[in-house]
Amino acid sequence: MKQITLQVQGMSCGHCVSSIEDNVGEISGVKSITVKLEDGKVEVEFDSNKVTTDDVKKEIEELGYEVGS
Ligand SMILES: [Cu+2]
Repeated sequence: MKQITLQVQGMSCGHCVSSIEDNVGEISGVKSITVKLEDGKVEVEFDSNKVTTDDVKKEIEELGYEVGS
């Protein structure tokens, strides 16, 4: 299990939070996701044999947000 924290720009409301939580949460291998709107942070815990950090980043970017490194 791997835990990462991503800096995400563009999240502005509860809709953004649930959109990211729902979509990233659906990725096979993702165990948990927590979006901290005020901090602009997204914490993700996942099985590194099934998912990579890049997969998670890509999914968030496809939803229209910018992911910092
Ligand atoms: Cu929003």
